Amino acid sequence: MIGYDAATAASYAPWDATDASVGRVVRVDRGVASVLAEDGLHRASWGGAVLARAARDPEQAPCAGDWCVLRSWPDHRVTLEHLLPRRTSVTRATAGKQSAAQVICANVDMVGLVVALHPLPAETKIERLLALAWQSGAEPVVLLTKADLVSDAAEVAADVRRIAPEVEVLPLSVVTGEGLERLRARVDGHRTLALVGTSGHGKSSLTNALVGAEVLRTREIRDDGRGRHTSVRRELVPLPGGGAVIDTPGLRSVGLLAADSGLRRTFADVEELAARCRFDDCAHGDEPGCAVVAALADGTLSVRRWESWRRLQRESASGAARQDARVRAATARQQRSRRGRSRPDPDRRSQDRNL
Ligand SMILES: Nc1nc2c(ncn2[C@@H]2O[C@H](COP(=O)(O)OP(=O)(O)OP(=O)(O)O)[C@@H](O)[C@H]2O)c(=O)[nH]1
Ligand SMILES: [Zn+2]
Repeated sequence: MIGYDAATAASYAPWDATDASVGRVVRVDRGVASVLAEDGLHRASWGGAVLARAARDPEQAPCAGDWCVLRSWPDHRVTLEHLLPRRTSVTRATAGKQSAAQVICANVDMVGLVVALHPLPAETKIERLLALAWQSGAEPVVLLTKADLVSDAAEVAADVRRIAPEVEVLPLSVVTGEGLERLRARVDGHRTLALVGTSGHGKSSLTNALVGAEVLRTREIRDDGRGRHTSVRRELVPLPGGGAVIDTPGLRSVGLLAADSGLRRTFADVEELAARCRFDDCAHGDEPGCAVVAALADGTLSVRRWESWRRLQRESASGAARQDARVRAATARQQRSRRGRSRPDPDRRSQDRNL
């Protein structure tokens, strides 16, 4: 099984039983997961404990890439009984009133940030995706797609490398095949690569090209050139040369949520500057000895990058606060329902009296 390592085997060991097996989630549709196990693909509904955990905390719902414990029942049903601990997880903030975390995929080794070269990508958007990727615990790689549509792919890639010096930046095209061999080599026959990005940038096309077959439906771009939000799939696809790719659904927006460590990696240069300010609690305004203000003044730090860092910091902090509030509310709900259950049932008591 792709990516099954010693640590996963060790966390499965206590669950091993004659009616149990370990598998990897390749896809989830409303309470049913497709799970690849040693003996093939299973459709597994979620067991009671998994359902209860997911209701309490949406981050605990199974997602593509998860390792899980399957149970086979005498009537041939298969249930997903338990999720094994995640090694890495790509998590974003979901929009809307019920703001919460959504785990996009788990246990991936690399997060491919899929950003089209045409129209020209915004650096701020790449920084946002980088923070999400670093936060996941996996290694980011920037995949600049649709290289066949532009003549300056190498220059744009060089610009992106300047804001992401630690990360491989790869121009790609499914039309000319540019970059595909290099990306296959990075998967190296055993790693799992997740493709993450906003809708229409070419994730499904890239997955198809890597797999070499039409496994996922690629949707046509609308006449006005804007992306449509059509995809609901989320699939882990084994690659012919080994390893796997997870094509995540095209997101309209990628909200950051408690992405402290991801932001530190993405903006290492800014963090380093801020650490050199004279005062530990420098707000980088008009304090004397502010290294950030000095760097902005002499141009070593661009105003664009500084503002991008500040915006993402704020977003990450408010996402964390919302998440805390949600977890507190869920815990309180659960405690109330437990107390409710343990209290004697008034109807029962009146029945008892009547006996
Ligand atoms: N010229 C060119 N077009 C591409 C390339 N890759 C993708 N496209 C086109 O870009 C459009 C969007 O590609 P998709 O693969 O559906 O994009 P996606 O990121 O999977 O989008 P969602 O399904 O919404 O997540 C399609 O019309 C593709 O044909 C490429 O390398 N070159
Ligand atoms: Zn300062």
